[in-house]
Amino acid sequence: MEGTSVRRWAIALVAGAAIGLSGAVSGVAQAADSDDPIKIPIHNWSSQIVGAHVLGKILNGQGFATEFIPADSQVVYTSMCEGDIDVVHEVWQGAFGVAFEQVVDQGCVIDAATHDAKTREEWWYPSYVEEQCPGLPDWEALNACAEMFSTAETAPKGRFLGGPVDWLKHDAERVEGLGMDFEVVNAGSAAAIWAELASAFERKAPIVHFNWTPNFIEAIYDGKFVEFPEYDEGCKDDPAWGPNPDMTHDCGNPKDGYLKIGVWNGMPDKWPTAYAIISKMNLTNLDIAVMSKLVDIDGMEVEEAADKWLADNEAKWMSWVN
Ligand code: TMO
Repeated sequence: MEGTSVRRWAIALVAGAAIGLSGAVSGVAQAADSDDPIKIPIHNWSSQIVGAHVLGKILNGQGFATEFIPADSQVVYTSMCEGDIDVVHEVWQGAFGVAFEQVVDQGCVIDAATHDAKTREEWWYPSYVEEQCPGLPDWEALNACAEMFSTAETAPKGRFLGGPVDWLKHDAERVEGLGMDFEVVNAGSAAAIWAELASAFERKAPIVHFNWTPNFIEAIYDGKFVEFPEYDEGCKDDPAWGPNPDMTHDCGNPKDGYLKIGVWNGMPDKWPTAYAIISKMNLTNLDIAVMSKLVDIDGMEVEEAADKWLADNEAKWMSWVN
């Protein structure tokens, strides 16, 4: 490792001499960085997977080695504390805010940046359901129609089709906290949710499932989020807060949730240049939606989608690198 660092430094000096001062400056900065691969997790939704490859390719272009590691999207925060993962570039407040803020408070993860993207993750239905269940998007109106959403598995209770278990953990507590006649059934994958939505849409059958924005779904299906009691910090840990005095999670998820970047706290020392690049990374709602669309609508392979996004957004990512 030492040897290769010295080699990179030497190459940087030669390159600097050949291309002038600015080349030398960026080359020398990188001499301080480790040659170990930067470990990036791969989760189970498309924008994250494409974005992970976008980040990987940007870092590779600057001479860094990277390694992709399939990872549970909740456990990944403890993995960062243990040094097994170096950067999570899509920290969604609704799904991961609690797990993320806990490790930031512990000091082993750095809250490195907040993207411009504003996020929302919530129960959602296609618009035709409003004709079948008047009063939507209000949650109490939804609850009054619960039976209409039942399946053989949940009857007479309605089924809420949740995401894979590593996404939001608190739907069942919300159902209980708000006294809803629903049962949470977790989908095995994002693709399973989209398949159920497509099938329900075809039949105009009632369905309520987990969804989020930015996502490719909004480009194909008209629909709305269910409106629950407004999110408040107290809702997640103070039982006294909200309509149910005895339980937490008696509220909706944040409507203007953050999308952050978390990094292992050893990163600034081990890879100062890479850390600087990652801290400047900044995605908008459109970036996230496009990354998922390239895969989920256009059917591209992940690598191809990452290359396309990089080609279409060169000025943006170049500003993170410089
Ligand atoms: C974390 N997610 C975007 C699937 O809600």
